Amino acid sequence: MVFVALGSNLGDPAQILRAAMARLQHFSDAPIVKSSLWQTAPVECPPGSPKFVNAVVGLPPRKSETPESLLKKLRALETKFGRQPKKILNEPRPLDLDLIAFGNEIRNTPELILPHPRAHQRRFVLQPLSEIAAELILPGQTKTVAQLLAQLPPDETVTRI
Ligand code: PH2
Ligand code: MG
Ligand code: MG
Repeated sequence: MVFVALGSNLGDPAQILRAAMARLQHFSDAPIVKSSLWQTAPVECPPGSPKFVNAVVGLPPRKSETPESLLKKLRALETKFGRQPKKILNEPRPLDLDLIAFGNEIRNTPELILPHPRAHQRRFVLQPLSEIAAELILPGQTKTVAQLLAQLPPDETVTRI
């Protein structure tokens, strides 16, 4: 299974995420699995950044799909939803699509790190991921998603919407 994290904090984030999930279905021949939408406080973003809406989908990849081929499609989808080239680190964006894991694939290139290097410590990823894959152990981790979530320090606030 492939897991993609969605985030938005510009425009109408909930509507953008619902529309983006519908587009992600086109990247699979089997039904994708969707988490709820979560409103989350910005983490490591410029001061005054709007709140995010975050979600995660589980997507059964096509046989010919690779992490690299899927990443290209995710980048194109971000652009389609109005994402501009980055000027400031973690500036507000209408759509961010992060490849969290692609089965057990490992990557360490300038373009792609798999699994996502910070996913296991971010509540805005782990909370929605736990709704659809609580027992998943991400490559390189020893704990399940549910266990990682339970041991996070009580910092980032997330609310289901
Ligand atoms: N994404 C980031 C940085 N900070 N904070 C929240 N709450 N949600 C995000 O999706 C997010 C973030 C980098 O992409
Ligand atoms: Mg991101
Ligand atoms: Mg990203």
